[in-house]
Amino acid sequence: MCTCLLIDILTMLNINEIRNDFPIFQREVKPGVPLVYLDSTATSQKPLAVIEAMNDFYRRSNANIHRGVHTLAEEATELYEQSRVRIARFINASAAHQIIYTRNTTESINLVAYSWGRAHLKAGDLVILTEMEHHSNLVPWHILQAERGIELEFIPVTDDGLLDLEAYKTLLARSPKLVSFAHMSNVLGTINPAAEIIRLAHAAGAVTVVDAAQSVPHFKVDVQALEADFLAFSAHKMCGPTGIGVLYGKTALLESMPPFLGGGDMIKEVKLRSFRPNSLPYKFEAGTPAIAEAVGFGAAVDYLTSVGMDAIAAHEHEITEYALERLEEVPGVRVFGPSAQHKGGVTAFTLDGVHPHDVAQILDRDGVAVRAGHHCAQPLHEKFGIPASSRASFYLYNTKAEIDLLVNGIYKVKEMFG
Ligand code: 7TS
Repeated sequence: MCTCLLIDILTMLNINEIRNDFPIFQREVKPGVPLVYLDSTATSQKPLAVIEAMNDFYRRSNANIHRGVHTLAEEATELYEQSRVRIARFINASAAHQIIYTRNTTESINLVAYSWGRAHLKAGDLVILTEMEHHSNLVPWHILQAERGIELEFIPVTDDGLLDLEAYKTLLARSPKLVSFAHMSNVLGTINPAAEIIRLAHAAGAVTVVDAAQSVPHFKVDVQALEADFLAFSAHKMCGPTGIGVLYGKTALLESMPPFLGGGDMIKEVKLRSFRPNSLPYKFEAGTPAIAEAVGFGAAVDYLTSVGMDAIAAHEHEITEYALERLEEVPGVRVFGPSAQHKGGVTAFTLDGVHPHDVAQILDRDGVAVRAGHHCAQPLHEKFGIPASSRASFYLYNTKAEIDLLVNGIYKVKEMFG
C-alpha cells in the first residue's frame, strides 16, 4: 500500500494513521503481496489499543469477577463493569444494566427468542421478519415455530434491495406480537429505516428486535431515538474481540423476562429445590463471562469514539460510492442492493460465467480478501435467483486504492475465464 499521506478530504480522516493503528496491515499475505482486507462484514480487524487492553488485563489484572474481595478480583470486576458503562454510552442507553453481555448477535437474538418468546408467544401468534435476514434472525424463530406453532411472515425485498414498506403496513394489520429485522443487510448493504419500522410496529402493538450487527459498528445508533425494545450486536464486527456481544433491552421488558441460562452469577439465592434470580443485568449472565473480551470491547468502543462515528460513516459512504461506480463499469458484473444513498459499506456481486468461489480464490492470489457464498442469508440469495455471491465490504481502514486493486483483480478473473 502507498505510504503517501492519505487523507479523506471529506471527513479529514487520516487513513494512513488509522491503518497504522492496525498491526495486521503490516503483514504481507504472501511475500511481496500486501493485505487488501475487504471482509469486515464477517469480522473487522483489531487496533493495537484493543489488543493491548486485553494483553494488559491478562498480564496485570486477571481474576474472576463478582466473586472475590481480593485486589485483582475487584480490579477485574471494575474493568468488566466500566466497559458496560462505555458500551451503554456508545448506543445512548439510559442505564448500564440494559447492556446484557452475550457471546455475539446470534446469542442475543436467541436470548430474546428463548426467554421473551417462550414467555409471551403462543400458537397462532404472528412474528414479522424480513426476506433479507441473516440466518441468526431466522432460525431462532423457526425453532419457536416448530415448538409453539407461532406464525412467521416476511417483509418482502424489492428488486432494488429495499424493504417494501407498503407490504409491511398490510402485515401489521394482522396484529403481530413481534417485529424483528436487520438494521443493515450483510449482503445488500441496505440501511433499513429502523425508526419508522419500529414506530409502525409499536402503533400495531408489537415488540421490536433490531439486529444491529452491521449498523452499530458503522454509524451512530441511538437506542433511545430509535425507541428500540431490543437491539443486538457483536464486538468482533466493531474492532473488538470475538466471543462477546450485547443484547440491549428496555428495562421493563428485561425485568419481565425469565432467565435464559441457569448457573453461577445469575442467582440471588439458591436452595436445593429452588432459586431466586439476580437483578439486571446479571440475571442473564450465567457462569464466568468473557472478561478479557469485555475489557477489549470497552477499548474498541473508545477507539471508534476517538475516530468519530460520523467520520467513519462518511468515509465508508465515499468508498462505497466509488466501489459501485468502479464495479458497475465491469462488463458481466451484477451488483446487488440499492444505490449508495441507501447503503452501507457492503457490496455483493456476481460475475457472469464464473462461480463466486473462483472469483474469491483468484482475488486472494493478489492479497484481496473477499467472501464468497450465501453469507448466511440463503433465502435472500434464493430471492435473487442465485446460489451464492462474492462480497466486498469496507470499514474505516479501507481506501479507494484498494477498490482499484479489487477491480483490477476482477478483470484478471475475466481474462482467465475467457
Ligand atoms: N446479523 C447480521 C446482519 C450479520 O451480518 C451477522 C454476521 C449476524 C447477525 C451474526 O453475527 P455473529 O457475530 O453472531 O456471528 N454476519 C456475517 C457475515 O456476513 N459473514 O460472516 C458473518
